[in-house]
Amino acid sequence: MERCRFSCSFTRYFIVFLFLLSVINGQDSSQVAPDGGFLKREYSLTKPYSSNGMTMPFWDFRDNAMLTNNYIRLTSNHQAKLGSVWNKIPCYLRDWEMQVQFKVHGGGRTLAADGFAIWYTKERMTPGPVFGSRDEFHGLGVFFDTYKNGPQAVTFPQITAMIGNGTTKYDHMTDGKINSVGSCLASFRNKDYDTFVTVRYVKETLSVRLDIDGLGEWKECFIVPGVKLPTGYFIGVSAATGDLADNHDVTNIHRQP
Ligand SMILES: [Ca+2]
Repeated sequence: MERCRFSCSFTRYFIVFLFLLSVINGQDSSQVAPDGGFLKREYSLTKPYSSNGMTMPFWDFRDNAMLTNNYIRLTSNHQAKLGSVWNKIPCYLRDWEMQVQFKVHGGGRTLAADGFAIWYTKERMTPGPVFGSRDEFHGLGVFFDTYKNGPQAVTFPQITAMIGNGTTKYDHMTDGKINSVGSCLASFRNKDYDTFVTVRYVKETLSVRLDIDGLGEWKECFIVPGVKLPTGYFIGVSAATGDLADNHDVTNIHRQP
């Protein structure tokens, strides 16, 4: 009798265990982190973006951003728009590389605005004045600036990176020059093909490389050592237009250790 009570209750617990296991397995498996680490795809944004046109497993989007079958349009070619797409999962990898495929295009041959930004920040999903996202951020912003606000004698677009400490402001009047840790000029607007940029952070060295000629050849924008970035931040891409405008489209984001 004693033995039966034990075996019966054991059987009951085992059945409950199996039931709970089936409930866990019944969840959307794409949202469950694998044993032993993260999948690269959790940080990647690839087609098809969404099964229902409204939500994505690992990404959120907001404001004027919209999903299409072939790209995510952060802003359309209209005045005073902003939009962003943000990964949902904080990244605890110490070294990483992020490749973003994008297209910036519009009716203005040389006049357009404002540009877009690639983020690795503590904050996410907060709209604001820095290429559609908040100012005074913690972390990294890489800005693809299509409108020259400052007086420098160069031809835009310009790419600039900044490390924010939560209080430093992005300075639009100098196009981010005051707090820039690296920059280059890159003519990425109105190309017939998509453009690629790689943001790499390995052993505290930040580098940005571009393939804007569609030849599969990477050209260095800048490389800067001694950059301190914590783990546990989020990746995102945001864009904004002002009095002038552009379509800011993101096609793919690949991220890997
Ligand atoms: Ca600017």
